[in-house]
Amino acid sequence: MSAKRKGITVSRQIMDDQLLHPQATGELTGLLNDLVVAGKIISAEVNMAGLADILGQSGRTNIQGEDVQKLDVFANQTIIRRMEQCGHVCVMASEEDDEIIQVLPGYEGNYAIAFDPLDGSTNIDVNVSIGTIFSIHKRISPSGQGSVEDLLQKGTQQVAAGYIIYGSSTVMVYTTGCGVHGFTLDPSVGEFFLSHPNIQVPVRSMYYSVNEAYADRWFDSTRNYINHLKRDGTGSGPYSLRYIGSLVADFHRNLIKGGVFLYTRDKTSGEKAEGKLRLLYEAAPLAMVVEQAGGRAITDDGRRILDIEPTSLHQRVPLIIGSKQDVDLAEKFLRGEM
Ligand code: AHM
Ligand code: MG
Repeated sequence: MSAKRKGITVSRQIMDDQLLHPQATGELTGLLNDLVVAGKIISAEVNMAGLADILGQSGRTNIQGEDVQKLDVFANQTIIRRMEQCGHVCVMASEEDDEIIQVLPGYEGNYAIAFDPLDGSTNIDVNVSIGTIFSIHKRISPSGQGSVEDLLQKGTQQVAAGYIIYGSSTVMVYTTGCGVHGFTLDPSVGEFFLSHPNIQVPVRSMYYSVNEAYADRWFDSTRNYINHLKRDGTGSGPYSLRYIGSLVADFHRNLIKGGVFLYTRDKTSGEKAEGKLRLLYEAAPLAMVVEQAGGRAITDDGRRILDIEPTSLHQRVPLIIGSKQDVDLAEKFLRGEM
């Protein structure tokens, strides 16, 4: 990769990606570019968080006399507003909304988008990295407003996926199935520049990410795997724990540095019986990114995340994701081979 290429903008890269797909019409390019704009707006708001008192309750007023929204509400509305009138989307699903979201009449396009507008909600108020995760499918309904079926497609059918992380800098990572690229926002010019070309997740790591507070409730396979990593690792010494509690931030660190993230089922019944994370707008898009970067993503019974047929918008799924050899090893524990 030449030094010149390293400075290209995300919009230019998205157009270059389009050229790799001869059948492309430019619609996906337009959609992704609108998503980039949404990311910049949310990033600006996140960066103003302490100053504008935006972290207060919805309905309060900030120092400019404007209505204050919580950041997750703001992020959700920002993405919906961009997508509903961009002309390339036919239907949306958001973590914040129980039902599908329609686009403005007359603006129906050919894609369905599912998103978590601000993942890591418990970290919003405390200046810890949070992010937007997105998953895009081509519609399967014929025309007009899209339907839930356009969203309930397998991860393998995604045409693009990625995230924007609002951290020490704002970084957008995405794939259209031709590798994974990362772009860092230069706030002085308001542009994302290529900073992480052709990301490859290290094949094995020294880090595991899991909420160890739940260890007493884990099934034996999870407990034995984590104990093995703490004791022996994968041949290069004991692993260290890194857990932020924002999936997008834990994932991003593991993508760049190597690592394995787990949110598995546990023995308690109820909500956590399928883990906590959502298939459509958390697990599936990150699974596409990690596979494109050479890693793996499976459930805690060994199914490939991307092969799961969704049955509902907000379904949960147990997730083991990260460096290939780390996930391979987890799989051996799940199968009882270790
Ligand atoms: P959210 O989408 O409401 O933020 O919830 C999902 C988050 C993930 O970002 C993170 O991995 C997980 O919840 C942390 O959960 P826990 O506090 O149980 O470890
Ligand atoms: Mg989330």
